[in-house]
Amino acid sequence: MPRGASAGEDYSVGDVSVVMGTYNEEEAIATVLEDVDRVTDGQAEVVCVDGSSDRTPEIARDHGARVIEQEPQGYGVAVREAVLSADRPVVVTTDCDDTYPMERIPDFLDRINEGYDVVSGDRISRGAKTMPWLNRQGNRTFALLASLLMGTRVADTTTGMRAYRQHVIEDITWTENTGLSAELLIRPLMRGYDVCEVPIEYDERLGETKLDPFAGGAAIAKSIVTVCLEERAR
Ligand SMILES: Nc1nc2c(ncn2[C@@H]2O[C@H](COP(=O)(O)OP(=O)(O)OP(=O)(O)O)[C@@H](O)[C@H]2O)c(=O)[nH]1
Ligand SMILES: [Mg+2]
Repeated sequence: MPRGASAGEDYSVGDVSVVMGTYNEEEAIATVLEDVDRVTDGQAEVVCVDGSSDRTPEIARDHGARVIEQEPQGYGVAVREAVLSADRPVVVTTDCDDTYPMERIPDFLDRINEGYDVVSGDRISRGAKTMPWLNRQGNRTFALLASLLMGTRVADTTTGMRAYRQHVIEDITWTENTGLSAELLIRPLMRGYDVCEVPIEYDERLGETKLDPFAGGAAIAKSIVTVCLEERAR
């Protein structure tokens, strides 16, 4: 049981906002949004912060999502806007590439209802066999680096699928771009929020990646070091 667990909280799928950055994801977006709709009975709010030049935003609107247009400026700029735009008390993030298991949203919600502030989908513990080898090694290394700097072992710092209590998003100032996913885990953990990881499956991506593994990897490593040192100095 998490330390801060408050009795009587019972959020349902209608209390969830599912948010994502979308950048030329027309191959995947219909599948992702249909999965969200099916799993939440059409009751979740869906927010897409979109920088696409393809049909992604039209498809999103046709599926009932709220689309916020934004010039493409990178993953974290989009996802920060997305999490801050959510209107519901539980905020679930995902990528819009059909890699993350939307059918696990109810499990994430259960952990929030148990009292956790952040529930993080851990792709690594189940092997992430569909992840390209270089990405898998990189993600393992990022998790090890963050664990050493935080003094707490985490398995996956760079996952895109998490659930957050909305007040956690609002309590903290977010500064990172490519490294935002790591920041969204590290700052709450180091401030004593109740955080848990749940192992998830991870699928092959539909459509083209938006991440350059070398420049992106260097940016993530820099974010992890910066954020951990800032949190230690607080
Ligand atoms: N609006 C917006 N969305 C973005 C931008 N960059 C990435 N995204 C979205 O953010 C999510 C994560 O990007 P991905 O390309 O999946 O990055 P990744 O998961 O590290 O790489 P893969 O392993 O290839 O999936 C996707 O839904 C992208 O469409 C951007 O500059 N603007
Ligand atoms: Mg992805």
